[in-house]
This record gives sequence, structure tokens and C-alpha cells, in this order.
Amino acid sequence: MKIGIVCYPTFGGSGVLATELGKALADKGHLVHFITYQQPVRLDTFHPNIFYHEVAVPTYPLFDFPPYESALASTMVDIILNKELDLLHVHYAIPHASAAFMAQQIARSKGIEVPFITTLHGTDITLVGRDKTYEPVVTFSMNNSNAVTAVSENLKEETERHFDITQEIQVITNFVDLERFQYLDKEHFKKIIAPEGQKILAHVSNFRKVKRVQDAIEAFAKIRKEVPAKLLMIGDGPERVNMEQLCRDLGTCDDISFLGRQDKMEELLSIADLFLLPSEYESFGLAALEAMACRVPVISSNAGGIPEINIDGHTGFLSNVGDVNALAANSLKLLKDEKLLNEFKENALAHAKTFDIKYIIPQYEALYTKVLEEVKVA
Ligand code: GMT
Repeated sequence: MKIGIVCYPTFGGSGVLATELGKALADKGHLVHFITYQQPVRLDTFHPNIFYHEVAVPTYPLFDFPPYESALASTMVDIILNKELDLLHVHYAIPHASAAFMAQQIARSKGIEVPFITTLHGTDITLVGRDKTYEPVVTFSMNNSNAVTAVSENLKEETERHFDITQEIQVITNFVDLERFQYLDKEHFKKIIAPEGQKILAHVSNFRKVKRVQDAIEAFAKIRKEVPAKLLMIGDGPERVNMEQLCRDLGTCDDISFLGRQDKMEELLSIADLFLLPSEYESFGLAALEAMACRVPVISSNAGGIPEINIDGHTGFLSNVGDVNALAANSLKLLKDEKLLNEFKENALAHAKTFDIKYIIPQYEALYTKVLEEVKVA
């Protein structure tokens, strides 16, 4: 098949997932055309079946807000016509689904029928999409997609609860590439971070408010009073400056490293003993799944779809959003008991294996085939 993938190209989970999906589809022989405003971060190697088309948004003195959605729709039309796409798969509803609807209408006016599939990722529904600024457009473009998928049962429920949705939502969960995300022996690296054998905790996010990064730092301040430990803060975003200040206020800077954005996540995760995910909401929590694939148990909140990935008392522990004492206590249960920690590490890996990319790609391929058959019949 010739598949157009539209996503945010940055470090966010939806872009990562869309890029990994495109790479896996290309490995299976499909031709994949990425249509984004920048090269997706995980699209880092040449593949003969992958093509990248940059959406240029020319500025003009009249434009206080350059019309990205129109530029995106026009680029989609160009690729549909010239690369003979079979279908479009857009990740994150805003503004990708409405741009795809527009591109579909334009192609139809030229006698070409191209279905589009919308995959909902989280904040496009729970945070931004529900706002009345966007809601009518999001509802319309979901209902007019040829198929809609959500990355967790929780996100499906949230969408059905908050939108007047007539389109059926299929859950196709996020996945992990277990060949890339696996435990790697990085003892030498571990010794640099934790020279006296301290335990290592990790947090990975885009440092937005929804991640409640402050809970990870406050919990860590409690943990290190009882167990010698280091915290790796990986990623970057609007809250980072405040979080560095919080470390200074708490006097914990010596034991916390802010590493910024990193590419070799599997190497960093491999030296961690625990992964902290205190988010206010996660539709899924892809970062936690990647940690689990590297044998790292997860200490998290119980928000959104997290309980579908992190099994309480088995792959980690869950607690209510904002309960810093519980985050610390749950971490200490494992950090103080080597045998239990090792058991949880094995459980985390075993559970991550159920999200193996090899089980998920065929689900997308089956959906593509179904949608193409429906379009043929109509
Ligand atoms: O929250 C983020 O890190 C970014 C956001 C995005 O849209 O890129 O992530 C969302 O999609 C990910 C991939 O499906 C999910 O794993 C995240 O849980 C989800 N984030 C939220 O729901 C807050």
C-alpha cells in the first residue's frame, strides 16, 4: 500500500508512535510518505520505502497566524495526486483530521477517492480538543473520518463521554519495538551516574504541566532521605526552569541530572531501577512502556490509561494524582527490597512484551484493508 502519515514531528508521544509505525510498515514493504512541517525526530535513517515531504508555510505580512492547516491540506493533495496514495493516516486530531477531510474533498473533486484514518492520542481529546475553540471541528472531522482509532480503552471512553461521536472508535494500543527497547548492559555508564552504587530513578517527559514533574522531584526528595539515590530528568519543555528551581529550593540538585532531550533512550533507561510517571493525565504513557521494555518498573499515578500499562503491585505501583507521599512510599517498597525489585523488573518486561510492535502492526494493516474495501464498495 501507499500510505501517507501525518503527525507532529517533535518529541511528543504521538509523533514518536506515528514514526515508528511508518518505519515498521516500510519494513513490511509498504511505501510510506511522511507529511509534516519538519523531519520527524525518530526518522533518523535512510529507508528505500520511506519518503518525507515537508509542509512549507509561507509567511505574508497579512498573516499574523500563518495558515498551517491550509498548507498541510494542499501538501496532502499534492502527495495524493502525484504519489498515488491509497490512504492517509493522521495522528493527533488537531488540525490533522480536518486538514485530511479538506484534502479528501479536493481529491474527490478531481475524481480520486482517498480514505483517511484518524488516530486519537490524548490531549487532542482530553485537553485541547474539548475546548470550545476546537470542539466543533474535532467532532466533525472524527465523524467524517473513514475510521477512528484510540490508543487505549480509556481514551476511547473519554472521547465517547465528551464528544457527540457517531463514528465507531477502534482501540489499537500503542506499541514498543522490543528489538530497540531492551535492557542493555551499561554498567560503565551507571558507575558514572551512581559511583557509590546508588539507586537510579528516571523521569521522561516534555515537561508540560500535565506531567506534574514537580511530584517526581518532591517524591525523590523524600526517597533520598531513606535510600541513596540519583534521579535522571530526561526531556525538555516549559516547566523545566521551574523544576530546576524546585531542586535548588529542596537542596537536591547534587543528586538530580537534567539531561534534556536524548536520542539513545534505551541506554539511559537500561541503567534505571525505577521510572516515575506522576502525570495528571496520560491516554497511554508510551514513555512508561518503553521503560518497562528495558526492565524498569513504573511508579505512577493512576490517571487515564496508565492502569492499562502499569499493573498495580505487579509491574509497579499506582497512586492518586498528586499523592507525593504515596509515590515516595511506593518507590521505597521496591528500592529497599532487592528481591522484590528484581521480581518487578521481570514482570515489567513480561508485560511490555504484550505490546510488542509485531502484534500491533497487523491490526493497522487489517484496518487499512477494511477501509479500502469499504471505499471500493461505496
Ligand atoms: O503528553 C505527551 O507526552 C505528548 C502527547 C502527544 O500527543 O504527543 O502524548 C500523548 O500521546 C502519546 C502517544 O499515544 C501517549 O502515550 C501519551 O499518554 C499522550 N499524552 C497524554 O495523554 C497527556
